[in-house]
Amino acid sequence: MQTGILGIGAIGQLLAQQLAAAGLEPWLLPRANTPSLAEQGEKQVYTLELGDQSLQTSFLCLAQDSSKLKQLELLLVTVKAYQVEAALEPLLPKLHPNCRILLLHNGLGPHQSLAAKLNGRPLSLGTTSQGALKLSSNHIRQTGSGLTQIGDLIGAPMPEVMKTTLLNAIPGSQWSDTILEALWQKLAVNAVINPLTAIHRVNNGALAAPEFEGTICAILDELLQVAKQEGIALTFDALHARVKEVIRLTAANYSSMYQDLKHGRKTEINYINGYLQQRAEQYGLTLPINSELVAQIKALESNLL
Ligand code: KPL
Repeated sequence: MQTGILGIGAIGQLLAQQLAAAGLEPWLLPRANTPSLAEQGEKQVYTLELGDQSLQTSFLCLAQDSSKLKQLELLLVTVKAYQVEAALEPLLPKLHPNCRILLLHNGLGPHQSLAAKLNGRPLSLGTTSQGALKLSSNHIRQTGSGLTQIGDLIGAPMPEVMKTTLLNAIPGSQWSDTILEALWQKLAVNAVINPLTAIHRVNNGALAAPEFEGTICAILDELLQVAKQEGIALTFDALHARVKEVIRLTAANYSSMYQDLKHGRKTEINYINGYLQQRAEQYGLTLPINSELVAQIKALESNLL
């Protein structure tokens, strides 16, 4: 199974290492404007720190115009939500008409804008709670294990052999026949934890304090109003329990949005609370709490960028 990984950030490198450990030889595709462009077309050594082990693997890095792109059967897209369209669109005409695209990012949105541009290529979606930290361009540390869920969204179902290969290679992964529901559950977790930790400059665990309870419930109530319109079956109790569990399990972590702002990077707010706001508008709903969070994060972003 010839696999490509678009975006070689921490999660892209982690998945590449996991696929390689399972005997696959994934090719890496840096985004077009990344500094490693000069190294494309060559094999590069990547290092994974896992506990006290250090694992080195070489991967072929493909140039954006490589004729090998046509050989890909599966392309894992691990760039940030706001980079998906710009990173993927120039590649689409160079991919085989049957090449399956698998999007793995926080938030929702790109699956809808891409749907019309795939020209019949099958689309699968995934979400991962595995944690990895980029130490330098070719060097990561795995910081946490966690559930990865994958499922089909558009077009032909994923062939059994591809499914088994992926699920065997990625530790803690499972197939989901209702992947959109799984992604909405993850959206709820991110809609609560990411903006609140970024605004209050606290770690995830701080959100267990009683003072946050009212806001957490209000965010989830608004999300449920939109999910209902979208035909996504979720319940308040299940979402609330899931959010509380993630707050407990990742108590010492600083959310990706906290870290994005801390390092002066753009956040994924438009694809998390902003996605909810945008879908709500379609249904004539207003989401005061989520809209306020979007405004506050954008204000913080514009002070830093
Ligand atoms: O996905 C995350 C993120 O930070 O983006 C959570 C689950 C909130 C863990 O920090």
